[in-house]
Amino acid sequence: MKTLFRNACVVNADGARTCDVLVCGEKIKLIDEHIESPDAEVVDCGGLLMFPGAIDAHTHFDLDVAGTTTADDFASGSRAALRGGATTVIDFACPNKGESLRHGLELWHEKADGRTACDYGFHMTIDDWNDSIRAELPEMIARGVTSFKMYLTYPAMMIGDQAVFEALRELKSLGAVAGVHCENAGVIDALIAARKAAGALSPASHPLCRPDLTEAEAVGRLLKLAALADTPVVAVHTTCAAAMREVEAARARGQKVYVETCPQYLLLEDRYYGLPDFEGARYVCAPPLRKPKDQARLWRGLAAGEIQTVNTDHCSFTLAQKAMGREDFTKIPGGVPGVETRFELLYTYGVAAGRITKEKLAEVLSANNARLYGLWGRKGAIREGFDADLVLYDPRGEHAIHAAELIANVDYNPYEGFPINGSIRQVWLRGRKTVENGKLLEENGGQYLPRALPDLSF
Ligand code: DUC
Ligand code: ZN
Repeated sequence: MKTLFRNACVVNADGARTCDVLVCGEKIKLIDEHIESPDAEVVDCGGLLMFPGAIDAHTHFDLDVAGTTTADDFASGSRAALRGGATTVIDFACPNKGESLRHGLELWHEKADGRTACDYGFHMTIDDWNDSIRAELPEMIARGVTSFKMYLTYPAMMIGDQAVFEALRELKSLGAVAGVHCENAGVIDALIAARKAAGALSPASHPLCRPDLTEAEAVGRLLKLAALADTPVVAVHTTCAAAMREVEAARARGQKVYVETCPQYLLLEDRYYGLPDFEGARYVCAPPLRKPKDQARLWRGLAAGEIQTVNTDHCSFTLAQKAMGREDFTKIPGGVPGVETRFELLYTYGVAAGRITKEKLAEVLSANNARLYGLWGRKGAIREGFDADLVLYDPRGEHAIHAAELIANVDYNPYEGFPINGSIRQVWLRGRKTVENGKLLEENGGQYLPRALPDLSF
């Protein structure tokens, strides 16, 4: 099958130009000013921006958290992702402590294979560190899992400084990369104990127990461990100016640090935790939402290239699930939905608002994720030979985000009522039209992506 996209404004991280794009089968065959291909179906792209399919490199589908399971599994989550312009997701396989990485990987394949609408890969969580886990790493890499996650908080998953340091060294020797959740577990536990003793059990306590310095301390510690291990590292879901100061200090020492942030930290504020009627629970995630000054720092960091990726940490729970913590904020399952709204939010509040360019959008949603997570050459850009993963964005018109119109399996949205500039018109996955004007046209066409080693040269 051949498709000729006429007169698209093709946006890549390294520039934009208006031209024709010929897709043959699953691949982009030719990009040129004017292409003739009589046997191709023609898509008129006049007035539209064509972006590379976005990659969401931070999702949690079908994950057990706090005595419940995320509202979105791979079926509903990946459909929402595709509708939101993400043609690839990278989810976190998560074995329990004591289980093998192989078991974790097989479990995640069972959850995802045959029911995922977009292409997908897995990071692997290292929540235990011993000789047998170490010995499994080469097999994980051979099976396409080339990035790993470690936690400096959460008792069920955190590992100590020695383990993090040894794992970083081992991953470096294998050419893999680690992303790390940075919060100081001990201080958070102490602050929670104090709030509970004072009877302050509402969602308003959540950000007070996880202040910005608990994140900054852990980012600073991680970056020193990474310096000692002499390896680049990814600070995932970075939220605040204090954490960015630690990143600046590490870079000033000559370290390579990759920083991820998320739409919720760019657009939502910690004052929402004080909303009446338990509404604050909707925003409970970790790290928590921060202040307008932190948002401003993150936007500046994006524009200046200090932050490399924007992923969602999509970890969705219904209002009934959030209500598990009605009497105790520590029992509210942590996480917010994001896969379906990231693209339009970043376009609206980034590009249309003049904070970042459209090329930067292509860079932080697609190109940098593809490089960092071993997908470059297939994903991440509109280039000849790459997969024909395309988002056609119409910058004209306006609408607003309403949970009732979204397809993720969640009965609220943290961005309810947020105005949006333009809209996603079409999403193409490997040469097939999968979304048109918000309607999903295909459900189970996603493929597992065994990933190459990361490109840590940027
Ligand atoms: N934070 C969340 O809020 N949810 C899932 C995992 C995480 O780190
Ligand atoms: Zn996460």
